[in-house]
Amino acid sequence: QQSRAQSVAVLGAPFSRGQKRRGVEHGPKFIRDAGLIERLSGLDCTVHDFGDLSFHRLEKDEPYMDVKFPRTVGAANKMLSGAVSRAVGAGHTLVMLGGDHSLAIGSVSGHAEQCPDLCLIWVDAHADVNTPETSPSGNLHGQPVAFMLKELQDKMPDIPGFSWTKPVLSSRDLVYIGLRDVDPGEHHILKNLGIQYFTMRDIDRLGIQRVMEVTFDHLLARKQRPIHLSFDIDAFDPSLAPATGTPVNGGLTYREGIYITEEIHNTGLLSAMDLVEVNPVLGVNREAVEATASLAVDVIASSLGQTREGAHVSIDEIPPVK
Ligand code: 6HN
Ligand code: MN
Ligand code: MN
Ligand code: MN
Repeated sequence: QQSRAQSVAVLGAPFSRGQKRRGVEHGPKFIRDAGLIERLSGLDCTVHDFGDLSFHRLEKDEPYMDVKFPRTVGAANKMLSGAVSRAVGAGHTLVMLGGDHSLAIGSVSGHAEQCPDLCLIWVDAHADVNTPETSPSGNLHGQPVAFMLKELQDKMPDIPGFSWTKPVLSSRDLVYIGLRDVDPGEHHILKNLGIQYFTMRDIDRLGIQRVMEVTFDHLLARKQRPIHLSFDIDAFDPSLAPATGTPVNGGLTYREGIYITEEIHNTGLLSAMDLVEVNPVLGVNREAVEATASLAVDVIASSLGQTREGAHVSIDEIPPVK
């Protein structure tokens, strides 16, 4: 076997307590069943499937303020953070399969333990930067970025289950792509902290190519550093990704989504990624579920080097006529 360019670790996180709708914990199984491991094995990388984490159920987990299941979400993310840190420390490019988006707390934190200078690209219809005070729902999948940002720490209460977290990012280390459903408190935070973000309207105006150029200028111009990609499948238009908990009309086209991940691969700096919020229970039929899971596989494969142009690694010359 030829030597592969990179080593990829796949880690499932079947977890759903960061939001209300059951089913998103089956995301890892459906993404695997859509052929993830086979697809990645065909790329220029070795694949290690680390299986799924098993999270513990907590008997008593009363809300704190409005925050739902704080101890359960905190403990799951602590476990995930350790697993991600070990995988990245062992030299793998980490792929975390969610599960809901609260899991980014653990994934980014574990990644940052190994790569303190990482930057974050958040592809999502939502900004997920509510604090417990601004959250309209109390769901932690709408709040993960607030745990990460240094500038927000004086706005974060001591939530039970989260004493282990520490903020690992500054507002200039983060770019959002695909936003179209931002809560008032979140909008204030984006503006107030001067966070770089591209709404769907910005993509309409600038085109996705320019959006990616400005994204990399913003994050990488001063120095090259590891990238964490957190990809919420609801960034796509619901016609492409119907099986998800908080769909919003007017999302990314297939080509925009894949262009984003191709460009991230081309930087050579992708170090870890999340693919979250695939909820197989919410598809209206089997086709809807399979389309969403298969889209997730396309996003991951193209982040790791699958190209629309095709690959030339396995063929040395045009076969001569026999
Ligand atoms: N997600 N902004 C809403 C909330 O409840 O805070 C929706 C969050 C959605 C979170 O899609 O990962
Ligand atoms: Mn999200
Ligand atoms: Mn979302
Ligand atoms: Mn490559």
